[in-house]
Amino acid sequence: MKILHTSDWHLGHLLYQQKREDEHREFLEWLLNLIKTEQVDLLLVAGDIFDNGLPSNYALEMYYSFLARCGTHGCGNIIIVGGNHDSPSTLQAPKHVLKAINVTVVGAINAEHPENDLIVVKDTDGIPQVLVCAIPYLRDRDVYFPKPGEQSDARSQGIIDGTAGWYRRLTDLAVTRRTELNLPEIPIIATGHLFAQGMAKSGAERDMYVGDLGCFPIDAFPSELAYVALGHLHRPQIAPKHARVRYSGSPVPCSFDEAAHTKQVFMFDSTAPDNVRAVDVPAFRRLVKISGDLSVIESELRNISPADTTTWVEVFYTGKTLLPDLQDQVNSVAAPLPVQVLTCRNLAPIGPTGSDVAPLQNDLSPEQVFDQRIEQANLTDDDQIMVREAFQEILLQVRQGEQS
Ligand SMILES: [Mn+2]
Repeated sequence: MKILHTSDWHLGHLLYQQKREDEHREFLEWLLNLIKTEQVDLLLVAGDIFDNGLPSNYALEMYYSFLARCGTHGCGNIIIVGGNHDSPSTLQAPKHVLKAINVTVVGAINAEHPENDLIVVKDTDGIPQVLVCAIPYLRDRDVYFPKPGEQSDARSQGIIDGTAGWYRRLTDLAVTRRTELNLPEIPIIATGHLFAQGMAKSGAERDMYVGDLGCFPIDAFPSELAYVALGHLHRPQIAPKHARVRYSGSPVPCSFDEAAHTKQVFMFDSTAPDNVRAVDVPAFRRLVKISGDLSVIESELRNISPADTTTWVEVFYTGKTLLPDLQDQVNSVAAPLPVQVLTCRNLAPIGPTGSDVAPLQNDLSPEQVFDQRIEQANLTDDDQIMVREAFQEILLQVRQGEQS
């Protein structure tokens, strides 16, 4: 059985207020084509399907159309788990309808019923080929009950142990199931959406820690797991010394920094899960970052060759002289070129107070401003989720109001 691992689609994402709809549609089209030509039987999506908990209608439409078309492209099994950007209830609302077309959705866990999240994936003849422990992003409250007056170190360790414990529970269930099925040779695979130790961030991921310590130790994944399909980090990467633990990364870059590395999805056969093939995802739009004084900015802008889609540019002015009309100057250079400057930040020194001013307006999305505000407030994990969801709701109303 051919398996494909991807994650972090972030459908509905905005880059400096620009919709990514075209890039996401092209990616999903490319993925469908890959699924068809490679005869993929099982698709694993390891969280952050949507960029936020209340995805816009076009993002939902793209998602459902893709799922509906997967089956007609030969992929009979899809497993989707929630990430930290997804709202478990949004993901799970259509879960029974999706089950009818062999799409399994796990937005959040139910600690009482781990068996719900163990999926026996069968081939077209009805023979089990692989067992999947479908584990989504685990919120602290899912795996840990705080004790009154305890130190933060103990709490963090408790959360890490709780996370490891959930992987252990699901893996034990899978091992038992495999014995019952009398199929000892079929692999057990797990998904996850967390920050694992020793891995590299690329900047656009919202900070997310397992407790306060930050990272989940890779050797805490049970040894019976033949492959661990992770999401959250946007750079494709393999865990050091543990090639079975991998991040596929985001297929469409969520920031200009992310555009610097190649985007990938991973593929392997259930009979050889240690033989993984990385497939490069094409860049559906060129993102260029330019940093320098005005002459550097001008020449680099002019050097950008035309492409099928307008190249988006992020400009950082680092010249010595203060240019109050920087934006206008850059825009007039860019106007006849096949580029669109999404942001132009002036990093020139502006006197004794320096230039270290937080970017505003077009540089930050409302979500980013709100995230920064939340970081300053000393909120519990549960309160953060509640406040974020309330904010998303208000934001959606405002945006819908703007559209109508
Ligand atoms: Mn993500």
